[in-house]
Amino acid sequence: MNLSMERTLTILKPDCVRKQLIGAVTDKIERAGFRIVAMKKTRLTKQTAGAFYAVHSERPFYGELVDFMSSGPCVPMILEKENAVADFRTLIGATDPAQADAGTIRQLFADSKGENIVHGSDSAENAAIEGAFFFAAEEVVRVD
Ligand code: 3AN
Repeated sequence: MNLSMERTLTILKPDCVRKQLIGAVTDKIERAGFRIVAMKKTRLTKQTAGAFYAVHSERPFYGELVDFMSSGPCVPMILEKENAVADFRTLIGATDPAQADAGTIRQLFADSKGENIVHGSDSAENAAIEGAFFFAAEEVVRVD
């Protein structure tokens, strides 16, 4: 892997799947220059959603977040690009879609702070931890 390449973990959340926006959101991601190196459709349980978001366990919205993230299938992906973590957060926009810049994925498709279509890692370190949460090493495959 090129030294300046970076990886981030995204989840197309249950609202994205329910609204049949997997294709539209994935198209935005690929057109922005991200390569999909791992991808699957899965469903979190309350227990696995709770573990994934354990850092937020003291936040008032934790229960709501766990209920929502386990409410239906989701599509986690590992994405690769130079500056992937920061560039992906720019592409998705602010947590609250009402505050998200025009043209961002959340501004275009999301309904609320809770149901905001996509997750994006907040650091390269967390991207590695979150990637390992969803994918075995042999499921992570680069395209050259
Ligand atoms: P981001 O996903 O933009 O990094 P965080 O890390 O502040 O945002 O929050 C983690 C997740 O918790 C968000 N993706 C969102 O789904 C949920 N969340 C954040 N704030 C709220 C809130 N006020 N009410 C409900 N859910 C929230």
